Amino acid sequence: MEEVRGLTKKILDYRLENNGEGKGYNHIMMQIFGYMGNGKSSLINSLMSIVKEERYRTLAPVATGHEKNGALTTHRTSYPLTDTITLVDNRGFGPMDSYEEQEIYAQLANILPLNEKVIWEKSFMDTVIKVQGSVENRKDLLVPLYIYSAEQGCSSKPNDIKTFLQNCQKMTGILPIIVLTKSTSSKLAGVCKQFQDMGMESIIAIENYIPENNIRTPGKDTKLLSVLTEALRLVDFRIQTLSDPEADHNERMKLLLSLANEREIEKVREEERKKIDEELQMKKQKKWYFW
Ligand SMILES: Nc1nc2c(ncn2[C@@H]2O[C@H](COP(=O)(O)OP(=O)(O)O)[C@@H](O)[C@H]2O)c(=O)[nH]1
Ligand SMILES: [Mg+2]
Repeated sequence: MEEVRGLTKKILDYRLENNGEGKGYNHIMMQIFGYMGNGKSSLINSLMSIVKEERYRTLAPVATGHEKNGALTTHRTSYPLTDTITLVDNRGFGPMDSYEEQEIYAQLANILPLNEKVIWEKSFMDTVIKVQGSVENRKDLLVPLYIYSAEQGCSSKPNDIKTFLQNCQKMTGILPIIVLTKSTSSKLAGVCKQFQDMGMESIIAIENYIPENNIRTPGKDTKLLSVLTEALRLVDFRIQTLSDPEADHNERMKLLLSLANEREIEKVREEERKKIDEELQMKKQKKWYFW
């Protein structure tokens, strides 16, 4: 119990100002990401209950397995954990297409309004408008937490995940923390290795508290809290090594726009390819007609 108390106190007492004046940052946004149904909302409920010393509640709605396409979190909802730390339950993604990917980067870069429904954006201009409205969020320090269920086993597209995680790092300046949920699965060791091979440094296996099983144990509490202490360790390092937060924000926005631009170019190419295919089809059909 002492260990859990000690970790909780450290998290509750953490202040950015104690760290070189916080370099102008005044808040930490823990950005929680990952595929649908992998345990993002459950992680939030678990951490809120431990740190706030409250009875377990499903503050963030948890999937029961009966909902259409498994998705419950369509809003991007924030949960204030302490005076300094907020947990953000981002919209979970399905098999990622380029639109979804772009929207995830926009969520990650913290340019979308909190507590509103997330609608996947459609164009480059959408991103430009959002970037313009993002000045207020400059004072938030972003920590990416990537949630992946060990039960899923290794991904069939590890390179896509790797590129995504690397972009997360570019967008926030912090290498994502990999949180492996459902860690009693026999696939855990393989999954862990896959993320190590991608170059990830912080990989933490946890077991969430869930509606059917939320009796607290010191083992589960300690692992869950270690996700936050690891995040704070990365925050400290980031603040110590960052020279100019404003320039950093501007760089991030540039990156976001260039990714949106790449996507737009790919869209135009795709449309051109489709048109050429259709014309070829038409020509073939005409040939048959005259035959
Ligand atoms: N056994 C076990 N089940 C979990 C764990 N985390 C989440 N779940 C279950 O997995 C399902 C999806 O969880 P949820 O938090 O809604 O996932 P989200 O879509 O990523 O927010 C729910 O049925 C949870 O009860 C875990 O660590 N262990
Ligand atoms: Mg959820």
